[in-house]
Amino acid sequence: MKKLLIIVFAVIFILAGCSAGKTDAPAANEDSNAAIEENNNEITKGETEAPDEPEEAGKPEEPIESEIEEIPEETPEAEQPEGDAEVDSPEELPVTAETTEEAPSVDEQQVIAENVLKVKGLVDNELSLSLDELKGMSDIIFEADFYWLNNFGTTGYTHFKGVKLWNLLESKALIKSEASKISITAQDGYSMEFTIEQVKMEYMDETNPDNRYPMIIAWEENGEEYSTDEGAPYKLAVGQKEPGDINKPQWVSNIDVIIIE
Ligand SMILES: Nc1nc2c(c(=O)[nH]1)N[C@H]1C(S)=C(S)[C@@H](COP(=O)(O)O)O[C@H]1N2
Ligand SMILES: [Mo]
Repeated sequence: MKKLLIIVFAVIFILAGCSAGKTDAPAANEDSNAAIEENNNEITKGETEAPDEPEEAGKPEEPIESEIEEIPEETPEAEQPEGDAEVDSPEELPVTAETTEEAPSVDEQQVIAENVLKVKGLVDNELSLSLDELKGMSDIIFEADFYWLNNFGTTGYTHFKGVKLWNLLESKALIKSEASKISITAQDGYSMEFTIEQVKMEYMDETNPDNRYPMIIAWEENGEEYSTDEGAPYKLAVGQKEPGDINKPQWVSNIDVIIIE
């Protein structure tokens, strides 16, 4: 054993002496340094990987590529609903986390702002109503099939559910006695004007002569509530003043504001 060690040391000594004399010695040293660094890297990776292995083992079918890179950053972000397997660099994860935390709150604010129905102008009580508040006005809800006729002569029926507009103005907005007309304006700028008499009156349906219909602000059409993705979920529904009345152009969709003058 001792002999072997002596021989080994002797060989190392000789080799070291030889290479010191050669011109390519620095290159050889760089190579071995590189080899050592590689080894160190593997050790570091191994150490990082090891403590996370148990956590990873509990997860079903995680992509292999996420094994090393993702886990060290995922642990402090454990509250995040879903680790993003597409994220390659651990440095990107905190950015992703901040973005997903903040984005919904901005979206939420926008959705809330879009869904408010405003009533302004000559009223004692200006309104800014959420969809839920409107739905809660059970005393003024009206629901029926409204007959429609449009400019091209096509006809049909649409079932609407909503609140009676005159009752909304009279008992909720407390419309002033001097008010003479209203304008109903949509988010796209489309607008219709009506006199107060036109808002108060009852409308007809030329195919069902006995029926009478109030003007309503509907949030539900043919049994389905409007999707808030498509704008404010309110539509004006109006029947016919007399047979042949082209009423469909008056059906203002995505109502933003009702102004009383
Ligand atoms: N916000 C808004 N509402 C609107 C319009 C519009 O351009 N913007 N067009 C009106 C016209 S002219 C008609 S005929 C009907 C068409 O309704 P439809 O898209 O359900 O067929 O919507 C009415 N309401
Ligand atoms: Mo139209």
